[in-house]
Amino acid sequence: MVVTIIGIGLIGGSLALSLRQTDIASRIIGLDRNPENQQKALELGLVDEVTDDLASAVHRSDLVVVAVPMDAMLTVLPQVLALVDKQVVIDVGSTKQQLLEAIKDNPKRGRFVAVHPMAGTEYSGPEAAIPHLFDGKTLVICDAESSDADAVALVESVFQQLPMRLVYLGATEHDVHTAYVSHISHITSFALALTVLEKEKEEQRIFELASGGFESTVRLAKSSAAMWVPIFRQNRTNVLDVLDEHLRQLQHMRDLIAQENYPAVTDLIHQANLIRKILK
Ligand code: TYR
Repeated sequence: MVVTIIGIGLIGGSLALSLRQTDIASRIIGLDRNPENQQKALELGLVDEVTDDLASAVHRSDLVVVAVPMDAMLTVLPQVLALVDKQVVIDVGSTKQQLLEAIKDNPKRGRFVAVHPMAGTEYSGPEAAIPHLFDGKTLVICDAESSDADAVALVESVFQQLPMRLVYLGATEHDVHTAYVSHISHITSFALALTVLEKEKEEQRIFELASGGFESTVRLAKSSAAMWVPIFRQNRTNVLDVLDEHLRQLQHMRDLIAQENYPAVTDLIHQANLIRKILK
């Protein structure tokens, strides 16, 4: 099938690699508002052609993937839907409620399937695209009942072939659970990086003393503001809710250490260790 990818960054570019590698896509058309990204996507062989002509790209495609930051998504998706007749359109964004609310009365709503691949890295841009990024990962499909059955079937078939594991969620639930698991992790990592940069003024010490633990907890602090600020904006209520709990946990840990109540700290760590049962 012919696939158009709008936004050829880490996710759009990696998806292009997977769609080509599995022979799902016979031709990939790329659009990116940044001409440098367009050029790189071509050079890296992520896409067969780049264009600025959205209408022509959509009309020549079977599947259109919108992989732009969530603020741009709110304007780009309606533009794409306005051009659609039979094509299937998906987004691959991190928040869903506001987007689905914005298009709920769109006459082409049925051609759109909201999906969220739970995969990525802390890097962005076409040069960050990696093969097999999605293999074995989860794909959340949101509010599938609002999409045409044939559109959902096409999306299921494409992502099962990658192969990904499909999970179905309502948009509201999706935004609650992604805030609780994914969005909070990024905030913590940003805050950790800021903390270390504030306290440790000797950069060389950070470099020398960073071990795997520090690197793994601070990894997400390398993530892009252009991606994350719109996510925090669109999922603000859920993000504030989980952030309040996180602040409570940090304060509690601080209080116990200040009180030298080490048995209670031990208990807390044992409780935290229960995460081992879920993530091995
Ligand atoms: N970027 C995250 C990481 O490196 C993964 C991620 C996946 C982030 C989906 C957001 C998202 O919506 O682990």
